[in-house]
Amino acid sequence: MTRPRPEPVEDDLLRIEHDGPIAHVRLNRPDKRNAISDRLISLLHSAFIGLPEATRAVVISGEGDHFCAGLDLAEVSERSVAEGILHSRGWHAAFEQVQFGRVPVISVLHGAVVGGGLELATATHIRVAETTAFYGLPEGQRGLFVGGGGSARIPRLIGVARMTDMMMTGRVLDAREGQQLGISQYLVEPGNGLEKALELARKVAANAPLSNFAVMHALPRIADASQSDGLFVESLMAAIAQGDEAAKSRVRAFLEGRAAKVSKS
Ligand code: 1HE
Repeated sequence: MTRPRPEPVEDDLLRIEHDGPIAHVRLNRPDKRNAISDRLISLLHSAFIGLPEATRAVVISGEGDHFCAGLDLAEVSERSVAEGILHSRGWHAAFEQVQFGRVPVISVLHGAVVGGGLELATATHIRVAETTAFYGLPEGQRGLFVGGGGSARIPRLIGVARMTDMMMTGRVLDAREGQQLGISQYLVEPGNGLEKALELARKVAANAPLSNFAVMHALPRIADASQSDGLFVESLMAAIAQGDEAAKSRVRAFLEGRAAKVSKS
């Protein structure tokens, strides 16, 4: 049965291009450093819910000199406490679709990756940073707190102590520090991020969809669970993946010499 899908997103703030199995989502608000307004977060949410059935991987990048300056600060001052909670929950829902949607997401990080921009980046599965990237959590200086899932996702990558330092002192990490700490998995020269991300997306898109699903949905949950619960879920997920026809035909292809060997290059 085909799931009902929302109308495709058509808005200048968020551009989406499709090239076969790869969707390229671009934050397109360079004059405001791709700051995320209420409209942009809602467009992001709809875009990830509404990905075409044929899409197997997404690349997300930001137009202009920066990936994303985080929350649109121009919209903050008018909100009540109750509206603030709903606003944060709206970001959670959108980034939930990024991390726990249907297909893997690869982000291209350059320039400012700050506040909500870092929260968006950490919801993606693979981060390719250009050497211009820098990471900050200026919420502390602005009298705010993270509200887009940062307190759950960022400590899982870099630890509570480093995030505390970034929020309390305004410490900014450069691209090399980010790479060493595991914020990015790839570090490339300026201007090469998109090409690298597309190359990775093509590899990811060629995997069996169920394997990608297991990595996206089972792996982080197993890592959060006790070892005993985690290993039990692992055995279920392994058996489900193994039972799929995609696994059987891929294993047959290897045994018959028709599939690539593992090689370092
Ligand atoms: C913005 C925003 C924004 C720029 N909201 N308008 N995020 C921050 O605290 C980061 C604030 N931004 C910056 O520190 C800098 O703008 C950047 C380092 C990202 C880029 O610097 P630069 O020199 O390239 O640009 P700029 O001159 O500072 O800004 C250009 C324009 O973008 C300017 O507007 P203009 O009308 O004067 O041209 C800026 O006001 C505007 N702009 N960033 C609104 N963020 C779910 S909770 C998440 C909580 C957070 O994310 S808090 C962190 C917010």
